Amino acid sequence: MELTFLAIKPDGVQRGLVGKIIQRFETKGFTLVGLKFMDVSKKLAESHYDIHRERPFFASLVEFITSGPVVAMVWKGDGVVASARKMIGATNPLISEPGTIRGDFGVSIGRNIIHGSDAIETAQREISLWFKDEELVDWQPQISTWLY
Ligand code: FUP
Repeated sequence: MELTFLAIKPDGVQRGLVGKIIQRFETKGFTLVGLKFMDVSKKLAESHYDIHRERPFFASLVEFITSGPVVAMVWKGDGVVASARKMIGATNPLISEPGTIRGDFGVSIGRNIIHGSDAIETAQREISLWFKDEELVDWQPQISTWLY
């Protein structure tokens, strides 16, 4: 089944939004298969944001994501990559729809609370960057038969 990588950024952690955010994905019906609370090294931050290396905001992006602990997660489910992106909302929280995580909890593009992989291939790259294979749990909650 499809997997995606999500990370609650330092602002989401500092503002005490971890539980609320995880709850949204749980109640939607997605399955948590990887979870760690961690500090992000500069090396990991630069690899994660490699695609933005030439952008003017790259340095501040790396500085921000390394500024405090983050919650790194892998979630599983049919269509989870696109659905999680919808649940997260547009990059700029002032434009994100109400009902999305960024639309409900944020106001600043530089403090937009959560990251979510933008495509299946990106998810595969990000999962292998942030997690070792043995850190992912291969399980299916019993409730699945009522979801699918
Ligand atoms: P998203 O996929 O919505 O997380 O956004 P992007 O991958 O386009 O951007 C990654 C991060 O760069 C965003 F979370 C916030 C930051 N960013 C800026 O600070 N300024 C910009 O103009 C665009 C992105």
